Amino acid sequence: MFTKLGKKITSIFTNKKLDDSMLEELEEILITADISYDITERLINTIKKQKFGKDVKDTEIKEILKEELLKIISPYQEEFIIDDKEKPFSIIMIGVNGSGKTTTIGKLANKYTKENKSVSVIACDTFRIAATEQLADWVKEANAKLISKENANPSGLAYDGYNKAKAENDDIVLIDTAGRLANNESLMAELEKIIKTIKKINTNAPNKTILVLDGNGGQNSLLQMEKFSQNIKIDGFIITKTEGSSKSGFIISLIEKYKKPIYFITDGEQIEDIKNFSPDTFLNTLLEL
Ligand SMILES: Nc1nc2c(ncn2[C@@H]2O[C@H](COP(=O)(O)OP(=O)(O)OP(=O)(O)O)[C@@H](O)[C@H]2O)c(=O)[nH]1
Ligand SMILES: [Mg+2]
Repeated sequence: MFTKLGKKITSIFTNKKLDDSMLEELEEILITADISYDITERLINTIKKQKFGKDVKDTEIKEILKEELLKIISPYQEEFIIDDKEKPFSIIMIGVNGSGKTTTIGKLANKYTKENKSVSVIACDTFRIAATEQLADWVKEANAKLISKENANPSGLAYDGYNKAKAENDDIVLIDTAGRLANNESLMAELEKIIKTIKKINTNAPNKTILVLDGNGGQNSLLQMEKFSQNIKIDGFIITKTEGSSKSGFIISLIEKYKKPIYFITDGEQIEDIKNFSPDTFLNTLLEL
């Protein structure tokens, strides 16, 4: 899972006195992992202040990095809680094409049916028949209920689907949407309409609007958030495909800049491959501590 910087860092700090060239090497490693330039500079300065000219072990450096990075990301982390006063608790997944929305909906549906919750999934990606079929397979595996309609318009289907889930007293309703680029105005308008339409039934809906980001996206993921959040209020993120990701440093600047939590990460193509995001575990993995 995620980039591993630990071995690279260890190779620089072999019980020598900390000098400028070691700091330069460290800086390069951090930037290569897509930790932003700003944050990298701050980290280097902190380490320089505390340790310049002193004997340093790799573990001491890693501990300082961890402490500083935890200070950045922990304040915004929050657990993903299903409020049972909201019935159904509604979750909409948005993001660019292929980021992992449909797959992640399957995983979440499965997680919650395993917790004995009743879950409906609305197939609002009505552009491609294949999209509904893909979702239907996941929903079946998850033992959830699919709400779909051929050639439906997405907001109409969302409205009917939400009402259906409500009538069936479901605990959770998940809404899948088609992938889109945030600069596509008509597709963005459609997304806004889906949200506005279900708000007519319940002003709190959707209870969570989640931007799904590919873990390999690097700094480009920050641009996606920048654009999507201009039109839509985003509550938090799910980061997918983290098992092979080599640019996961972007997560740190993403959280710092937008002050939103990462609700889950996914790390594989099986239905169980979804986990809560833990800053501590993330940083231990990143730094190989
Ligand atoms: N390795 C890996 N692959 C994943 C993960 N999540 C999703 N994928 C794969 O990524 C590809 C795209 O996933 P989808 O769920 O279809 O993405 P989407 O956002 O719904 O795509 P569109 O509907 O086209 O916008 C599929 O091949 C998935 O199997 C993950 O955590 N790890
Ligand atoms: Mg999809």
